[in-house]
Amino acid sequence: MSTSTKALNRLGWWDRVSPASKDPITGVTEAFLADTNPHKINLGVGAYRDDEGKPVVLQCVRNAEAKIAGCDFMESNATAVGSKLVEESVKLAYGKDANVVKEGTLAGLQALSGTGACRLFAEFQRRFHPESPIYFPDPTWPNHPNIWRDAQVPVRTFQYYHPVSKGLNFAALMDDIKNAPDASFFLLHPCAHNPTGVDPTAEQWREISYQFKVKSHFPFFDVAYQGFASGDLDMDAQAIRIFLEDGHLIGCAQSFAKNMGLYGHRVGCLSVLCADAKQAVAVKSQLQQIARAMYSNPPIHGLLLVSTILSDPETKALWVKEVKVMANRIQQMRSTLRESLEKLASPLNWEHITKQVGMFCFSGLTADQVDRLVREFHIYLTRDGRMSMAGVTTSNVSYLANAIHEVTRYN
Ligand code: PLA
Repeated sequence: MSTSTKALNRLGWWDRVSPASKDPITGVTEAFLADTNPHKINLGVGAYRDDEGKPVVLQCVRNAEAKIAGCDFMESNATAVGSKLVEESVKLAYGKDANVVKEGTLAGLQALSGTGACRLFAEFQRRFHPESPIYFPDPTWPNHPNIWRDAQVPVRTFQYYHPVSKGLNFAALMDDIKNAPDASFFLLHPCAHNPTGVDPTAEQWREISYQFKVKSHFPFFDVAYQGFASGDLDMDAQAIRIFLEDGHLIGCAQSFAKNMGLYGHRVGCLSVLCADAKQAVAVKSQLQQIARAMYSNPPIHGLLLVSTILSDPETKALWVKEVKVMANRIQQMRSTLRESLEKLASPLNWEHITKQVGMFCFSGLTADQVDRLVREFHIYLTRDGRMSMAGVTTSNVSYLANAIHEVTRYN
């Protein structure tokens, strides 16, 4: 070994590596788990809990597990199972009777949940449009910029949220769509926007879609909460259907982590609507090549669960009902939390708790107020004030309201 190689070894390969910053969402879970206080509440990660604060395995998932028990597919038949999953997922997003579903113009691939679907698309985008940035709503799920940044795609933002009204800043949003360079990529949350819980109305989606046509922008929908905004899967896909009617080519990342409670199984779907069937074949083959080099195939068990639920009419009907139950419980907790704060004679307006939809309430609490909730009340949430309403229950809601009142009453 030469002297210089020895010197290199002594220096060490990883000496220049410093610790990465903590993820704002998973960091909250870690802190919550480390807290031993019996009153602690986790409003961090957007994972559904029942009214006892327990994680839920849906009955439709249990039924699907029973159906696939002993199946022959534990080896590597992921392609056939994946195709079934894609076939059923795209019906959910684009509509079961949509022409595009029958015409073979959708290039779809099973993906490692919503994150994996986004990552695949980001990689695909860079491969074929290396110069084009992607625009995210401000704010957005904090992992979006990480995903596209790691794929070497330039990231930008467009205005979305209005902090004073705690609603949509529609005029500013439209301005940013108009002012972006023609043919830009935009990531849109079709329902239950994370973190704000603020969605455009159908009429506003129509205007957005129209402006996208004028500007030839590409809409990429991240569908992570279908069913959680309205309790109805079709209603929650209305934005996608509007863009479809208007003749856009569309990209869609779908996740079953929340609406099937399968976070740990990492099941999702990426679909790209193409101009014709030939283009769809080419696009799919590129997506497959990207996935093959990154992780080959996703694990098969979750794919089997989701494709069984979606393709068996009885199990699917049960799922549709269970989605509604989850959405309704969250809605109920929104009302109760708002009423509780109003009963405490809070000096602040809490209307937005019930106006916003989906899993999250963008409370308006400041980072300092969040820090006090953590320190004094053992209530955990991200420092932007986002509360996962799925963590609120009949038994903890008044403790939560009191704590919020305590940290906001003198502001
Ligand atoms: N897109 C959005 C808008 C999300 O909120 C999330 C998850 C994903 C994609 C990724 O979903 P996946 O688990 O299917 O990959 N957001 C969660 C969890 C619920 C997380 O951050 O991992 C959240 O608490 O924001």
